Amino acid sequence: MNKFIHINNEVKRALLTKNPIVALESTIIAHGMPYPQNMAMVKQVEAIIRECGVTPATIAVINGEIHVGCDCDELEYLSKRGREIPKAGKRDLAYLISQSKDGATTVGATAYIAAAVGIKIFATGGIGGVHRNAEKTFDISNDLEAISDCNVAVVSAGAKAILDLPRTLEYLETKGVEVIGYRTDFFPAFYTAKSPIRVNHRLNTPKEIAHYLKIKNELDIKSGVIIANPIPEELEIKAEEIEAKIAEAIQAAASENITGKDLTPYLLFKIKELTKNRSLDANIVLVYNNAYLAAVIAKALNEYEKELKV
Ligand code: PSU
Ligand code: MN
Repeated sequence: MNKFIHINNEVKRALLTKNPIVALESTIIAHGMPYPQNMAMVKQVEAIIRECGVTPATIAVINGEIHVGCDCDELEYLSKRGREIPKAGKRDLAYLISQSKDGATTVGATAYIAAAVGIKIFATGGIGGVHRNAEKTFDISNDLEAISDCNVAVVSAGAKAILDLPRTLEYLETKGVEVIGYRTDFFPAFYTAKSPIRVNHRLNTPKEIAHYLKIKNELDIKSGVIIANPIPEELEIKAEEIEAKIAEAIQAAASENITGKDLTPYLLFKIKELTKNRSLDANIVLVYNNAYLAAVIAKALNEYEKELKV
């Protein structure tokens, strides 16, 4: 696989010197938000991670090559081209590489690539999951399968609220994916800090999470973990308020026959319109919050790994 991967100098150095790294996905850049907010978001996310002394590694396919770590021009390219860049799940990687094309990697594809190069922590907004009405549409994000197959910890604000959260958690349980609430007993619902559904376990400090990850590694448990980090309450959109907009967006998608990989980006954009950009503001804030937590966990895990070596 390595021959298809281009690791930029900053990430290469961090890997060689065994310094902490946080992986970032690129679907959120190209399909999750409009330009120029997407560019401002990714620059700020990378800055937050660097301020913690951790290296950010934004992952994307550019011109048939998997990039681990993107420079400013590459980030600008992904942000500006936006939806012209195909959304790339794990199954799309070989095709895109064979055709020398670009791809904006989803959570699932990014987790796969991060694990392959040995990056253990990954920050995103919200993972994909079981869509509402999945009993009719069968629409279940490959993110869930991919996370269960990869040895990475995904820091996210739960699953996107457009999804069926109880079924998403059932699916994760079936696949053996641990779901840890960071300072919460309840699975966060993306724009909203708290849903009525309980997480599997709760941990209260980044150090405890790093300790847990170290033991998971020692037990040789290779499935991924979700670290569910609620949006700060003062910045959340209340469930009563967002729920009506989500229902309206899902209705609109059904009447326009939007399905498959187009559905999630469509719903996010529709909800942004319906909330007059409030959902976008919340989405950006929760990504910053996740980037920070991911960086602090990566650092704490790195300390444990260093201790093991002395
Ligand atoms: N989180 C966000 N915005 C996004 C996504 C996540 O805040 O746009 C993207 C992720 O890349 C995730 C994808 O993998 O949506 C899920 O798409 P689907 O439901 O088609 O699997
Ligand atoms: Mn889907």
